[in-house]
Amino acid sequence: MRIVRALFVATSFLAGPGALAAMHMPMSGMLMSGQQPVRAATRPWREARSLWQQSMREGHRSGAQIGFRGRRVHIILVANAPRHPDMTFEAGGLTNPELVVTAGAQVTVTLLNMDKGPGMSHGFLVTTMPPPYPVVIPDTRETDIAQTLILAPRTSPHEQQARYAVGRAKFRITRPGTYYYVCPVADHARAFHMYGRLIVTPPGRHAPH
Ligand SMILES: [Cu+2]
Repeated sequence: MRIVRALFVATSFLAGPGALAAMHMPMSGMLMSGQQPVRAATRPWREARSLWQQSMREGHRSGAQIGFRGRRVHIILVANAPRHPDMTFEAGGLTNPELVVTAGAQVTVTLLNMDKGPGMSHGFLVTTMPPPYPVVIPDTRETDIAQTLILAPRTSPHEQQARYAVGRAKFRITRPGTYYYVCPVADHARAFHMYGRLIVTPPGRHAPH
């Protein structure tokens, strides 16, 4: 029996079928190699900054946790936001926060990659697989719930001149429990702990805050 009902959306922006295929290319296991980052959907600095600022304010923050209430929620995650540790996700001003949503909620995640430098691609994958993670996260129907494309780093080290890759994933998890979100780029989850927990609470019970 499927424990989740998920809608896999590669991106709601501009990427074509080639970009989707890139997610499923075999990976070599070498750090940050083997995957073809896509730059199909990029935003200029002012839009990236706006998303980043929204991400800082969103949800109901409590300790290392951010709760998102409601039947439809939008979570903005930033990979390598300014002034956060390297190789991490940020939301609500937290690093790799525990995200809390309600069972049955339609969740949209927007990932913005603000990282710079060759190979600094990042992605977002929701999975039932707990840590510790291998170098390459296996791509299986049993564990995968939703994912974004792998997003290339920003196009320039100059913050205001760069364009920033944005990806989106949508999912709906009906069974309460503990799930995980991870960066599927080779070795980011294993070596850099680029992941966090996704807590799905029973309907009718508010996310803790
Ligand atoms: Cu990453």
